Amino acid sequence: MNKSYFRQRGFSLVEVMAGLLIGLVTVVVIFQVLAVSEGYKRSTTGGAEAIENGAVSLYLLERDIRQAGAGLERSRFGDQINASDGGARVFNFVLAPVVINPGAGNQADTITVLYSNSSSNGDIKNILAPGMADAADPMPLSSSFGLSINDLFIIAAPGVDGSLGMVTGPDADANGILDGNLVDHADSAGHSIRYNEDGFPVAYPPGAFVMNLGRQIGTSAPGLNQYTVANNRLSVTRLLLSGNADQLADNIITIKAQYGIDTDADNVVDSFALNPAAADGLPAGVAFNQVRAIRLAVLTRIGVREKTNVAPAAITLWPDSAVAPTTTGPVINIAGDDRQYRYRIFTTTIPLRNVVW
Ligand SMILES: [Ca+2]
Ligand SMILES: [Ca+2]
Repeated sequence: MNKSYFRQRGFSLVEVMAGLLIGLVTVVVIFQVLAVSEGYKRSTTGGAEAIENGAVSLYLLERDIRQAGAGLERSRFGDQINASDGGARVFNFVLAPVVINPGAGNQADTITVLYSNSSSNGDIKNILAPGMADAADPMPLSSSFGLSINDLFIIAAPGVDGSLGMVTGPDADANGILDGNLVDHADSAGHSIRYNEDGFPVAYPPGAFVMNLGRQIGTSAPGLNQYTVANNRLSVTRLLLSGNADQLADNIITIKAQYGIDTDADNVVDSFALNPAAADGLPAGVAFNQVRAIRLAVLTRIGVREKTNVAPAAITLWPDSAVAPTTTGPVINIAGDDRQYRYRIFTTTIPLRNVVW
């Protein structure tokens, strides 16, 4: 048998070319699969992060708004309350459970929440006749029940601005409980205080309301908390704590809110609205004691930029409704590169249970 018939020979040029081509095609396919799966991975992990930011933001706002209005006198809703933090920080606020200052266009609204953290909330006192002769005088109260040294309170009356105050005495036996119905609220030799330390701007007349806000113990304080979004971050400024802005969540594009308004006093919300032309956002003819709920939307962005436009030019935060409770939802306009991101909307409606009674 001729063994040379079985001799080994190398690959031909055609065979080498074919092998190379198959290899190249395989590499291209592998890269394509990798690129697609990486894209999915970025979108899904970014999505989880956006959900976390949005859910946390909504939870924090909702938790605070649910307490709104506790301990406040409804008939004085809308009054301006003046405050001075040691003279260094002078501020004022509206006496209302929730105030929405409208942000223009895509800009976030500023939402201010007010509530008492006193265990005796709802126990509202009056100034007795003949009232206060001087702004630094003790307040003659209908009762001092529930008021303790260092409690914050709001005093308000028709025709004048209200004030934020702090209880300083008298407490002769130093047990923290007031000794009588004449309540001190100004700095004294034995007790220096933080808010309106030299007395109020005005002496209050008989009938003025005194609302016990409770007090600050460590990081717990009565609520006067302002939420807004700047530079894609949700922040809160706790005006009855440090007064500094604390960052709460990242990748938040905006927060928008509306008042749930009960126009016929049956405790059922008839419409949701926010008046962008009014500083307090109230529609013409509506008062703060007609606000029964807050509707809220948090718009978050997923932190991964896609290669093409994936977002619509306009994002509607909630659908319009022509039947009660009627609403025209705010629309956020997305332009340019911003459309190469994905967005998620988180919405909720929060009843203001502390203002129903
Ligand atoms: Ca005492
Ligand atoms: Ca109604």
